[in-house]
Amino acid sequence: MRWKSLILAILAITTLSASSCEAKVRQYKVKVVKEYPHDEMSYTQGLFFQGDKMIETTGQYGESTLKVVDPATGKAVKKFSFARKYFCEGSAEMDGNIYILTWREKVAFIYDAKTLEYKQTYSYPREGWGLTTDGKNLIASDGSSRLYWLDGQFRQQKALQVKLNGRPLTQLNELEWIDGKIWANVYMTDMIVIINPDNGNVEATVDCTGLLPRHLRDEYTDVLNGIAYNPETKKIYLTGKYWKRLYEVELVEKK
Ligand SMILES: [Ca+2]
Repeated sequence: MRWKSLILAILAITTLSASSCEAKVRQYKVKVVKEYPHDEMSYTQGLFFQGDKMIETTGQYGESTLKVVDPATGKAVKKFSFARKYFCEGSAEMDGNIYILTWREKVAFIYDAKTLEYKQTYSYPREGWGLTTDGKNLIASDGSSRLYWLDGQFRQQKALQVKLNGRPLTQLNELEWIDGKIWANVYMTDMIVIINPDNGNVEATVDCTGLLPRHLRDEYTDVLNGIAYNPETKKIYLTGKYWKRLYEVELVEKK
């Protein structure tokens, strides 16, 4: 009987330590590897790589654009402006298409990824915030704690609630699929979270405080928003809304 109690106690301790290990969220900060110019007129909403160029979508009524950007210069090689009634949001490329969300217009657009020609408009049931892809589906945020997996016609395949230390984490914004995880900007903060796409748990936080130094900020400078990963070089780039710089960064464990 005593042995049974002892075994049960050992099992309980083992289970407890295993679950506390799972709950441990790693904490990183960023180290700037290189900096590049970024168009300070860009209210960045979507950012991802297409070969050696970046695709950027920008928001605001009257300022919404789809751009092909040379990351070395920050200049647009191609640029399309949207009608004043559209506030563009996140964007992602999948199956030869570029998908673009709008904030509150309840529509989403599809453009040809090669020619950048307009293809189609779909109705969209919720606010559009961030967008990325795992290669099979689009993954969208809407400012809540939820992420939505959508097929190429915006039909919902799956939804997950994102949790940090067991609590729902809202204001998820720009997204990027990096090595099997979802990176998300948390709106109005300097924090990026790294999310497990299978269970929605935040596995790591990335503190980007001070990334854009004070001398590069002015009255128009807005929040951190924009994560792009180049799968060929395995480099990660960050920027923000109306930021004058784009940064190539590396993660450093916080002490
Ligand atoms: Ca992105």
